[in-house]
Amino acid sequence: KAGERKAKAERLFGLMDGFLKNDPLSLQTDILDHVEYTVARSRFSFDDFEAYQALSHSVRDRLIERWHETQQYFKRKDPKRLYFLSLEFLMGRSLSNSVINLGIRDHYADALKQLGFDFEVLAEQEGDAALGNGGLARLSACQMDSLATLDFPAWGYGLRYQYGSFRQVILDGFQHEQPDYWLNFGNPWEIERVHVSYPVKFYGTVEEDILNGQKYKIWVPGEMVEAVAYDNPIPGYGTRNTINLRLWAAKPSGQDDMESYNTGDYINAIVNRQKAETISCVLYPDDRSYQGKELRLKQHYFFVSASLQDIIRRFKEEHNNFETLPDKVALQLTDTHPSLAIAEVMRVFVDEEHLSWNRAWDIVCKIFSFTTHTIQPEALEKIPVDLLGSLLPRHLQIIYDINCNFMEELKKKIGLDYSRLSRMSIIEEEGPVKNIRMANLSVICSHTVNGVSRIHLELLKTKVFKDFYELWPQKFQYKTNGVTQRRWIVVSNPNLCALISKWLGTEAWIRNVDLLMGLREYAADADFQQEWKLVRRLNKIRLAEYIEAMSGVKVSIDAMFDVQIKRIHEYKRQLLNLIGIIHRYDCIKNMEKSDRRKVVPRVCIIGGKAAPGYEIAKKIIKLCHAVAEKINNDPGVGDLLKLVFIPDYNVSVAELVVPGSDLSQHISTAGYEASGTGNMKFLMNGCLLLATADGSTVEIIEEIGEENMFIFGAKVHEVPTLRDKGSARKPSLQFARIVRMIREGYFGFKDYFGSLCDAVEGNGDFYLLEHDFESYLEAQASADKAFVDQKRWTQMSILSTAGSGKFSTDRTIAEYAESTWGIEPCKCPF
Ligand code: GPQ
Repeated sequence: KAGERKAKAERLFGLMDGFLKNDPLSLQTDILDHVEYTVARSRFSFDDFEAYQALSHSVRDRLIERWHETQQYFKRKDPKRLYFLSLEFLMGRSLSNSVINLGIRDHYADALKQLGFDFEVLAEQEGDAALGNGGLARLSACQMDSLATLDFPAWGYGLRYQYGSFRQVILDGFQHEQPDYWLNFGNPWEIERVHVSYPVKFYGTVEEDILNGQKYKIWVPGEMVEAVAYDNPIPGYGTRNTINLRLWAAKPSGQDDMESYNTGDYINAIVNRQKAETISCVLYPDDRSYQGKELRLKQHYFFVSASLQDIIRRFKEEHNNFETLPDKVALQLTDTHPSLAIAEVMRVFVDEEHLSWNRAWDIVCKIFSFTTHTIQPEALEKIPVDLLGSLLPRHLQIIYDINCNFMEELKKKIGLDYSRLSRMSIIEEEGPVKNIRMANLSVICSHTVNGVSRIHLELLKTKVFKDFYELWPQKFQYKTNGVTQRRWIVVSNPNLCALISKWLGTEAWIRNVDLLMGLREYAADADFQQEWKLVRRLNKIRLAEYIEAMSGVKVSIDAMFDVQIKRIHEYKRQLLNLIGIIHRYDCIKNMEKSDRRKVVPRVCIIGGKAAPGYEIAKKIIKLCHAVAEKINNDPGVGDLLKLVFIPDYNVSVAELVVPGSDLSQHISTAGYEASGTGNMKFLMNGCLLLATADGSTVEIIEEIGEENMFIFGAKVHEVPTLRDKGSARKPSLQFARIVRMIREGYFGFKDYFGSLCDAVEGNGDFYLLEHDFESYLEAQASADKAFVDQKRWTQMSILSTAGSGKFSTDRTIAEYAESTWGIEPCKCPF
């Protein structure tokens, strides 16, 4: 069997062994050596966590080997490289993903078994790397996996926060935030590069100098910190290519302020020095709201400055003419967060490399591409001019100069249309403080602006960036988001993975996900359906056990598991879900006993974090708990309805929940979810979607057909008119009744929920919960009906997976590579 496995792995991956061998004895020796010399425990006595540590160090060695080969190969070939800049990466756990991508999971599992350990148990020891908040951050992680798998010469750059996304702890139904000091037990997946470090400067003044008769600006900084690199190897699947995610940590600068030491205040001098580390200390927990905080701006510049020094150094090692930079470098801006990079490249070119402004500008316009991840104008990042001027005085000047040139050019094109000029300006003059509009800066300086779904691009063209679209229609593109099937099927749903491969007769779909389409042929096959149902049931059992352990609620496996997990946001409408659940409860209560038999039992599962300062979102979490308390303890309802809140939602929780769900909800008000990627994870796992025609769901409908989903609610183009109508819209009595129950204290906390009720009643109902309520209930009723017919349901489930191929980041990345970045695969030979 071992010989067969080796042959198969070699067919798939080429020669598996490098210098390090992967036969059981070599793996065991490696693990035990790491127990003894890395973890410093006796090889005769170590626990599961220590075994996990040793195991991951053994995997890390293999990653490093391939990482080296890949980097050397890239260096030799010198292809055009992609630099993927993102302030957030939600990597989750690395162990299973790494060994699967390296093609040696089973080898390790066998080796461990002989040592008396179970691979899965050890994998559970790992904590999540949660260096991001939500969809954007997980997208960056999925894209790294696809970049590696498709052999692209890419580098990711990010920040190594010491505290990742906060831990959500629920006390009495209220969310509390606790720090996630995830590095406490070390992180085997990173390699500290003490020798790769760059000084990053802040504050100070701008002065002038003359060189060869030319005037130059010099930035004389007031503070300096050091950025130290931590490299995280990202292995591709079915290839030896292993790319790098380089995260920066802030450390005190080596260049000390001798003055403070000389004055004798040694202790304070050290304490001040240490403050440098706060820059990369903590991830900001709010997605989509920017409060003009100095520390956040410092993080952004710290990240940008270190990454660009690294990128430019690498370029200069091989090239001496910046004109060729656009042939060698593509810089991808993940939302506006890294967009100070634009001003920084200009500064380095003009002030340090002494290029003329025009030459520098020419190059800048050829290297940046920008992807925006939102539609809401209020979510677009703005930086107060005063703040930028004090922290980065030279960058402020440069941004003013860019804007001035742009305004001049624009006037030539559109004349003196002052209102349009002021809308398109990088500087926002209106309002109490002047702001820099980072989105305008990004659009002006990037060669391509991407949306994250087709409908998102439409909204960018007609609303958010209308003026810019009219000026530069060719700049605007879209690449529908995706998720990686390696993480979201192979790692998190191994039984489904095996079943798919068995019926397709190949594992090739793991690299070529379009092959999933082949499952359509068997969607009605009784044997296949039987096996499909069994896999799904096993996943539900696993999820039910988790629910019981987390919330003490025992749930029935036969009930429909109906899930909504994502950040809590008003536009994502968890409240609509809750109002629907209360309505279901109300109906059951008011039913004749004999009718209750007809009710399809449901387990409603909600999970997600609320930004710490987002009051309404926190109230939604509390309401969920208050409603759950009532329903779950009502003996008259029993297994017909349960509601559970899964605390501390993160990547590994999702890996457990997604495969065990029957139905998942993606019910944002149409026009508000730029794309959404949770829907794609559920789709791949054969979970049916109950959704609005928003973001990427519109494209999912096209792929698998509306008849295989439960679609409801106002369409994107209807929303503005409906909102204008306000309280003149037809009221829903059922909706009003439920809101009244909440308001009047049926679930307790009467005063506390008042503002929540105000937010969905009458003219206050900005996100149109009331309007969509009726069609929401209809969609839910259709889901109930479909669930009763298990044959039909299973067929829909299979067709969901079969139609999910388009929503792989492999497709997203291939599109970016071709039409935005202009990069080619560079596959390391073995
Ligand atoms: N998204 Cl602007 C985030 O997760 N955080 C953000 O700060 C912004 C967007 C999401 C967006 O809401 C989803 O619709 C997308 O699917 C996701 O980014 C990835 O593009």
